Amino acid sequence: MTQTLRANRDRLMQSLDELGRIGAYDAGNGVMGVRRLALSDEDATGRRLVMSWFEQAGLAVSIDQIGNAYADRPGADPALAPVMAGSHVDSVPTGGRFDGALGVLSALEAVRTLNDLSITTPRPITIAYFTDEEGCRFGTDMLGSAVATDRIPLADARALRDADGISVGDELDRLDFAGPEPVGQRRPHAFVECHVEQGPILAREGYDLGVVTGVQGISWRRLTLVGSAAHAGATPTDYRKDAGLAAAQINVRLREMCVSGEFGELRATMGVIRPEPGSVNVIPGRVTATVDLRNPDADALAAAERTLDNFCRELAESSGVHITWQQTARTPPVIFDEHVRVVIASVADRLALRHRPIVAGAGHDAQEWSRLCPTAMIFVPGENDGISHNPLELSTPEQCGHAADALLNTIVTLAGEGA
Ligand code: HGY
Ligand code: MN
Ligand code: MN
Repeated sequence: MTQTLRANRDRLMQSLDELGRIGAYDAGNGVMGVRRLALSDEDATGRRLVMSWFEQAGLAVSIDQIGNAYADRPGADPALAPVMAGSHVDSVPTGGRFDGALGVLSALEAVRTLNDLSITTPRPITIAYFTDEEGCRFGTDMLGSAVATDRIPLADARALRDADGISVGDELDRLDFAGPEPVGQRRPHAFVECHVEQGPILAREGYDLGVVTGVQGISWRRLTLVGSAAHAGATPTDYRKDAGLAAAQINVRLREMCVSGEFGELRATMGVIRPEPGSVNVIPGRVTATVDLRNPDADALAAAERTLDNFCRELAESSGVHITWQQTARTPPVIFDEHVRVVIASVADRLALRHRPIVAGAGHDAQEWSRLCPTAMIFVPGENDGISHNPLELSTPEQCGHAADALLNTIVTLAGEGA
């Protein structure tokens, strides 16, 4: 009979609270948000804190060339490939304490519990955090995992620049996170990521966990719209080349596409809309905007991209606003490994946790690792309708504790395979 282990929920919550204080800001109404942009000083402080915890847990820590941190725990048979678990430490500008952090710290809690019980698993275990999962500073999400799994070349990643022209390479070097370990060397036996659902389904339907079946496709673009800045009062309407209006027309068209039913379950967001010069009495001459498209269906995502391209071309013709765009991220829909999903579900059953299959609406490091090894995810319900990328993001100690138990026992099960 397989032993069912229990994580130390209080210790996990203490670590989440401590990490959550790094990059914390007062979001108002007594709510603290987290701002730990990738490769910022706050991100570096959070990384170093977590690295110190890895070392305190007796793990051998190594940093690869893109700044991913791997913490290795020996198994009984060093010749066997390790089970890997992890997530990210960086956040969006107005983030919460759980996105990414829960995945890293629940993996650490699994190791801490195995240490407490003096359990050595047959396979080694590696826990990890990956650089710049969010992508909001340098424009490409899951960057560290994409480089580690050979989807994005290291040089291309280091060359990415933020809005101030600072590159990933500059920041890795400045923060001393360009590690000695060559990227692309890690080949886990399996990869598991624990992550907040970031949506309302599990909580609304009364589930303790989600067994994630896959991740929807993601397409990010940066649009540059160039019209002509002119006087807001003296310029007759038919003389205008209004970049702000053009951006708004694209935004409206995106919503029309989402509700039309023509593109399946398309979701679209214009998260950045930056008009210049940004004055009340000047027609915007230039707008920088982003478009985030998501779709679980690859063909529907591609159709939406084509439709958007055509709309932008036609709008440029009719408005006189010059519209160009750059694809900054593109990942196909991913289906997670059936066996790992079954292991998670059977562990949840052993723990008497209510669980259901669920598709990930957000992108995750796991989708990159799924190209290299059998991979799946454990989703954690959240309060406030599971809101995320918002300081109101909140999962309770009970919800986090269930997830940590599920991750711990999933790791142990996978680490006993093939021994
Ligand atoms: O954008 C995403 O889906 C993830 O939070 N990086
Ligand atoms: Mn995340
Ligand atoms: Mn996120």
